[in-house]
Amino acid sequence: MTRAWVGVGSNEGDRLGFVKRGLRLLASDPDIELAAVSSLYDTEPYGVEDQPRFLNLVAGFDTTLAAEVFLARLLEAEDRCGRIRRERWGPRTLDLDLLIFGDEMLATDVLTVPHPGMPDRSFVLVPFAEVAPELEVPGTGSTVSELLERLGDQGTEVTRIGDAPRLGAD
Ligand code: A4P
Ligand code: MG
Repeated sequence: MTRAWVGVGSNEGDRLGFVKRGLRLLASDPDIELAAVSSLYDTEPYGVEDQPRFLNLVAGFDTTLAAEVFLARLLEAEDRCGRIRRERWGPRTLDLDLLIFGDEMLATDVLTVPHPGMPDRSFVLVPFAEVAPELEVPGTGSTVSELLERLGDQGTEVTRIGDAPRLGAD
């Protein structure tokens, strides 16, 4: 069993609806179990700044799948939530980034873990530090909360706007 950490984001349409649907789709997979969900954050766009604000959270899953198969399930969930790939870093109904997959370090054509963008991204590190502050990020020698401390006020603005979403029927 591997603990996989996923960054979840949406900045198009019914943001909370897409985030919840994405989590539900993954949690309903027989090979994937939802283990932890952070609070909800409303965040300033990073990268391409001229786009709507994002809703972000970080979720932990336990899975028996291999990393690339798990990634394929993430991409499938994005597709089922109406994601159309247009510009890099541009608006999206649902973005599922694999942040950490156990202690694995991989860099292939389809998958790089740990996600290389983490140290610069407050919209990842703030929710992540809430659910797994002491987790060591493979290859960095640092924990999640140490990466967040190092980013300091260099990160884009993030505002906590609510508790972890409840996934029951609504
Ligand atoms: N891929 C490789 N490694 C990974 C990984 N660890 N997790 C490959 C997920 N995918 C990975 O991704 C393109 C390909 O990357 C995938 O097919 C997979 O094989 P994509 O999601 O289609 O492309 P993208 O998301 O448009 O580009 P990119 O560079 O992945 O962007 P990011 O890093 O996802 O950033 N600002 C705020 N506030 N909040 C956000 O959530 N998100 C982005 C997107 C930009 N700005 C943001 C946010
Ligand atoms: Mg992505």
